[in-house]
Amino acid sequence: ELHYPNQINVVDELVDRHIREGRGDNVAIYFEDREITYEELQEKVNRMGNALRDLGVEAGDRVVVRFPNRPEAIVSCLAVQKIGGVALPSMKLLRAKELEYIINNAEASAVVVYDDLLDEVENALPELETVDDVVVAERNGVDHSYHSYDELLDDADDELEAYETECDDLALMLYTSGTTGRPKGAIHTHRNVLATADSYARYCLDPTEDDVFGGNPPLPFAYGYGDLVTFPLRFGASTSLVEDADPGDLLEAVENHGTSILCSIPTGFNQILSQHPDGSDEYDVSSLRLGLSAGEPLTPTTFENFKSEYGIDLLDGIGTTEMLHIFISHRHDEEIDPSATGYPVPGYECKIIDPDTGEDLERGEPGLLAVRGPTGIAYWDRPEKQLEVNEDGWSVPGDIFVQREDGRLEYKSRSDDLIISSGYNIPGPEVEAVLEEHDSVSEVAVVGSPDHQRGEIVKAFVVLNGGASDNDELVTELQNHVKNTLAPYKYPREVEFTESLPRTETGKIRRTELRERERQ
Ligand code: 3SK
Repeated sequence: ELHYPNQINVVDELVDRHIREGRGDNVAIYFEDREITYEELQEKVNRMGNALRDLGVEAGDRVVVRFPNRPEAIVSCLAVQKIGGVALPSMKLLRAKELEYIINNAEASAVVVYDDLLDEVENALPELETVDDVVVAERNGVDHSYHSYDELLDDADDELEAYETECDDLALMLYTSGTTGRPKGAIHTHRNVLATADSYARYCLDPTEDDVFGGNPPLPFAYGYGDLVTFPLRFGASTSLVEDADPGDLLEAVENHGTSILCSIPTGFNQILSQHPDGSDEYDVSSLRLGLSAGEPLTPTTFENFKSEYGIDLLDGIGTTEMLHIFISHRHDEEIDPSATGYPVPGYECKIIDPDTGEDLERGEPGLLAVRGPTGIAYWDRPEKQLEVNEDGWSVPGDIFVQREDGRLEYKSRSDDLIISSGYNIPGPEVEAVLEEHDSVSEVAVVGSPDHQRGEIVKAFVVLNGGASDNDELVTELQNHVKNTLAPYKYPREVEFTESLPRTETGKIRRTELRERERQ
């Protein structure tokens, strides 16, 4: 069991403690050709924290942080948490409508944004009900009339005591796509953030201060936040950030920054393999000791191919935004069976239940995975949802697993309408609702279709209105309609026109039948 003092601030643990204990000169962040030590990170965090406080941000306030994987994203999140606020990192691909929903739902008081990502914030701004301040990091010369990140930092005091938060105060909020379409704000306390490092990272990865965590999961993805912020900083180690997820940039960063733990999703590892089949000859990757994979199931083929070219094991894992990080994984020091995800992470319990009755199933029988552990599940302003999933502390993420006789858990499929493509969670009904707005569409069903590169792709089955004719131009038009309305990764890569959709006797679309059809 993990015990933390009642009064604790995650930033004191992740940054200030290292300076008190003599690790101030360790590199905390590598980015391009820059190295930011723990002491320098502390100074930036203090300045940003003071600046936000001067703007009026108070303990408990939510602050949106909208950046690619750059040092300013880490500085901003830690600054918010250090003054007792709640950091709300936002995916950079989100469109104005999506941002508007999230920011209003969270009642955020400020937005800190990279200038390249300002336009969607500006488009949303007239509808934002609670935002008092926008702070812009100018890196691309985009014109604006908001607060300047650099000027705020320059003008602010560099001394800041961490706000005396309690371990159950909120530190981090991450929005996640549910199956119903509206994203839900998963909320996490100072204790939760530390617990991901003190359970999964400590036991499965055994990090030391010599480790360099690198990779390309976005920081607003709980997986990326853990891998590239919480874990390296918890252990006095380093993080290597790469702004674009390009495989070549990633391998270059491994060589230049000495990455030892490479984090990505299966699509990312497959891209490295296909674009750099001889990557270990092209780049010096001798610093690597381990790879971490999550977001979608890792296939044994990707595991074997990566091992044979790069000489390291990829540790597959499954987590959720609600649990904040991985709760099933293999460990760095054990024989890995790539056909299974692994064992419950120390501190977490897993069981397999009957989807209809909720009763526990025997080993060997496929059923719904239920999990509980030191990170719990809670949503901002959704007490009813909390009760539903939280009975006895068990959370049911919606995946079908089998627990084998040896205790290993093997992933089978999703049980619901959530599509997981290249690590992105895409609610089928959200895409359906957008396609239905199009004049040519009468009915639509959206499901995941298996895909070697992406795990699954979004596929739309469309019944057209009388008069509309199916052709390639219409496919492109429908795809663009989704891309222009939602984050572009949600668009249907395949569109199939059909006369009718399969329905139950009560008229519900039988998406399961469509999913099964795609799997044959
Ligand atoms: O997708 C996953 O497996 C995952 C892993 C860690 C944190 C969050 C998520 C969704």
